[in-house]
Amino acid sequence: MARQTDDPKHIRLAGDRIDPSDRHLTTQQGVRIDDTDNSLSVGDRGPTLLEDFHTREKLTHFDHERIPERVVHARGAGAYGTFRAYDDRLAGYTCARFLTDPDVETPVFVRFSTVAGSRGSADTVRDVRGFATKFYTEQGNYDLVGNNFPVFFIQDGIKFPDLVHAVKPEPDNEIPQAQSAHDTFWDFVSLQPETLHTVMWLMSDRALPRSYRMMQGFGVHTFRLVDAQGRGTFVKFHWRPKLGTHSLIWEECQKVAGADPDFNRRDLWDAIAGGDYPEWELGVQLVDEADESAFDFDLLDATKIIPEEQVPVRPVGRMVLNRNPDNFFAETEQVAFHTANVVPGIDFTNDPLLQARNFSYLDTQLIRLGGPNFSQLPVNRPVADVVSNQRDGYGQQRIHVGRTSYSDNAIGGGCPAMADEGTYRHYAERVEGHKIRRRSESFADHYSQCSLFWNSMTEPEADHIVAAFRFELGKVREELVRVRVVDHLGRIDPTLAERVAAGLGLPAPKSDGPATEERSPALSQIRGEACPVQTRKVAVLAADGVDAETVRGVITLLHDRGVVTEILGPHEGGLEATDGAALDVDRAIDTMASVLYDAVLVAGGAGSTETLQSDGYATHFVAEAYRHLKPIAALGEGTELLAHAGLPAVDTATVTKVTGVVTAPDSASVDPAPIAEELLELLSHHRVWDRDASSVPA
Ligand code: HDE
Repeated sequence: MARQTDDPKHIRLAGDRIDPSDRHLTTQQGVRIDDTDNSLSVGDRGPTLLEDFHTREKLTHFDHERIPERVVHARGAGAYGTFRAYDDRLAGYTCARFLTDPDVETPVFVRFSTVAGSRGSADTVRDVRGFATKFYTEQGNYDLVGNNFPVFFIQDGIKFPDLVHAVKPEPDNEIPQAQSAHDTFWDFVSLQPETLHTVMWLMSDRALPRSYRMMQGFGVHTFRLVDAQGRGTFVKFHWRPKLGTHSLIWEECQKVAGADPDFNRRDLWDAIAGGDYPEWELGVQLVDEADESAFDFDLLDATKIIPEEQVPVRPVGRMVLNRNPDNFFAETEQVAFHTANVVPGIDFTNDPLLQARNFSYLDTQLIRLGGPNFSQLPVNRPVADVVSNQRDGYGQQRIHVGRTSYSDNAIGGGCPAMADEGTYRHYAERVEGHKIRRRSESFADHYSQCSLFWNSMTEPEADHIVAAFRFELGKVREELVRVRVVDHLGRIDPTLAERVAAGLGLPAPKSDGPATEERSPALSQIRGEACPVQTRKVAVLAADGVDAETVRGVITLLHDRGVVTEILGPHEGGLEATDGAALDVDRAIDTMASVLYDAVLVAGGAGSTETLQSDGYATHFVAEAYRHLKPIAALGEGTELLAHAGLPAVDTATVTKVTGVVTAPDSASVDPAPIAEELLELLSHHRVWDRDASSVPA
């Protein structure tokens, strides 16, 4: 990874930053000001004067400081970083240098987002997440504007306004905020079966990412790579997070939305600020043009995946996010992505969703950023040379010299000249046909891949999907809409339909069996693999009278593996420890909640345990963590807190792997090493999937 000072984007931004340190306050005209608290008035109690340019400038700027939020993806968080290809393995497919030359390090800016909510909505809603990457390549900016699902709700962009109007708050009372659980969304779904595959993903854990850093990304559409000879290859882009793909549980999401509405945004910021730079591997699925019709779905249909078992994902490079923006508005809010920002070697296909996007993104920036010069905003400016004949417009930042702003010209020596190499060449696709308004027959199967997704889930994942359908449809008041959705589920899989129908008190719909028996194991998030534990957050519960030495021993071992711990006590400041050593509290327990952590460690010490037991908040804390299938460890007398919380199947004598509770009740002989090892092992699987916690009331 480049040192930050080597990154060409970082270097170019330097001149745009304003640092107020050791500087004086001025007006926008640079005039120094000695009072910004009192307006200019006639006498002590008289009227304010119109000539008070400072007050007027200050208020006028304030009055104009809002811009329209994005019509979708309004809430987001962004970061800078770099991308580098592993080697030249794509050289035979594309002339895009940033994808083929391992010596080239390309600066990037990534913005993650939710889709439906307003700019101030909570992070942990059930929603698709945007994953948009701007590569500042030497050949110009390339934007890969993807999502964390590999499929989309609709097949043709003309339906996008309908989809978005249906999912957004209802127009009469603007309720509900950032939710799909309402009548109009499900009305739309029930009438548009093409939405169902993405709806399956939306009802799955994929819609509830634990962290932006633990989320896959997908370009969704089939794009085209083009080599120097103009030969095309179909491509699907995939981002794979180094930390694995992990999710929250729906109940947690709802609580986190209150406890920390900035949960995902804060997580990204804190990780980068703390030097834990998130990483993703870029992968591609390549399909030869000759195989365009080799699938039982259409490659141009964005509601379909190419199963990885059919076309493997080839890793091609690595992206690291290593720098937080300096200013949210200037950078994260003003970044403008556009699917048509492509560089030589990458081209489009005739996917009708992509074609519409290529119109929409430029158009939206014109209203959002107030005119045609938004590409000159610091975050949007390419590192490649920009020389064009486009002039004027609101907010023009550049001073174009010379008399000519047209091509061809003789007066300006013909400049800027047309290059004859390194230029963008559109793929010379042969097309012919009649003008028609009709969906291709090859887009007609809306059920098979829903069934493929359902078949590929593990038991807890499938349970979550059923629960999500029940929750969402439970919020739908129109009975007819519920019935229609359940009927569609019957065409996907009879068991899914029966289980959802039972929750809604509806009869199971007629079904001809599952739409397919096939599975794609790559679709499951729970594949039994151990994932890195770095940056996982463990809450350590302790109070005065804590056995500090043992708990510190475990904490040190967790830190050695990059785990983050926070000591939560009844009060902030130092805790009295039995061994005389102090233990500093990071946060008062009642300012935090178990849903903000990945695991819980209860410290030992008789006094500490007694205090924690008398605190309903602490007891609830461990019970809730247990309910949400989180690893729990308790040292010495701390084990009694678990029993006090009424946790089932907690064996206070030994480590019990099945329930994911690690205990060492004998305080005299607690060895931190095995406790830490067990906890780390449990953390590496994210949750204790085989724990039955449904009866725990938290
Ligand atoms: Fe977008 N989308 N979209 N979209 N989209 C926008 O552009 C649109 C679609 C995606 O962090 C808007 O600058 C249409 C698919 C992301 O700034 C807007 C259609 C995918 C972001 C727009 C789609 C996406 C957007 C709103 C159907 C995944 C956030 C503000 C034809 C592959 C980018 C803006 C950021 C944002 C239009 C469908 C992803 C209005 C018309 C499919 C990640 O232009």
